[in-house]
Amino acid sequence: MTSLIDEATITRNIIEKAAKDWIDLSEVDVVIVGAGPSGLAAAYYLAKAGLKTVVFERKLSFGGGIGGGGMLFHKLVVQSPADSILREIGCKLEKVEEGLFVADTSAMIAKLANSAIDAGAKIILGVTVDDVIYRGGEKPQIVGVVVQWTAVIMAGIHVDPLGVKAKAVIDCTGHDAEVLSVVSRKIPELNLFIQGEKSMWTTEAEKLTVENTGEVCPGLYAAGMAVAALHNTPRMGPIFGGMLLSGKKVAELLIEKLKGKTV
Ligand code: 48F
Repeated sequence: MTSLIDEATITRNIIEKAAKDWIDLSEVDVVIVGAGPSGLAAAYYLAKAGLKTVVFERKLSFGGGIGGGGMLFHKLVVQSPADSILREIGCKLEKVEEGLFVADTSAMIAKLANSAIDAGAKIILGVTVDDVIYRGGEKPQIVGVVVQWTAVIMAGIHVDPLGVKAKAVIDCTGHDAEVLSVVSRKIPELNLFIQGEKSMWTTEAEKLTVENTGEVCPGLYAAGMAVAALHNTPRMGPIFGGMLLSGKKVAELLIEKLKGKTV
């Protein structure tokens, strides 16, 4: 027999549990902005190492550019050694030549998000990071992010946002490097200039994205395509090894810094 479910009980539980989460998330170890490949990979490794990690994603879905595959074809390419990351999280790969593999876009999204959540990361959908919190005068430090419901931003209504404090913030927002762009505009003392990425050159792009992944200024890190936008290096197209390795690298740097241990 189905028991009667009271509408007020549903409302009370949703609001009570969400509020509890938000109170807990008001201060975390790491905020990741963007649930694309670099953000989800970073979240997985950070959470696995025991760091309190939250991912804020503007959309109501995760995966970022993964879902679009190559020009909407539902496959993407991953090269060695990044295939080991996908194997670790149980994502099926088809070898097409030595060191080169193909995956289904939906499988990669699901496995990445699932592994990050299972490792303990929180992924909050429908929330846009539209600014940072900072401290300091001549040498500013980023100490958190300013968040707003994406729906509020889309509606164009004036609603003051909330702040979330963090020991580190990672810009994983992709081609537009949104967090870095806000910081470059609003905190000129940091001398950050976001020139945007260069045209396509896959091999070089993959190498440089991973090499340049890391700290941008105290408290602020970049991974994924945001790195290419910051360093004015080439784009790579629908090959995702560099994104995964970049996410893993930024996680390793932060684990070392915040916990003093390696992955
Ligand atoms: O664009 P995206 O997939 O970033 P990525 O991890 O990977 C890039 C590749 O997908 C691909 C490529 C290489 O293979 O060229 O493009 O660097 O994911 C970025 C995510 O961030 C969200 C956005 O909706 C997307 O899911 N996002 C962007 N700006 C904000 C944001 C913001 N201000 N607040 C919250 N989420």
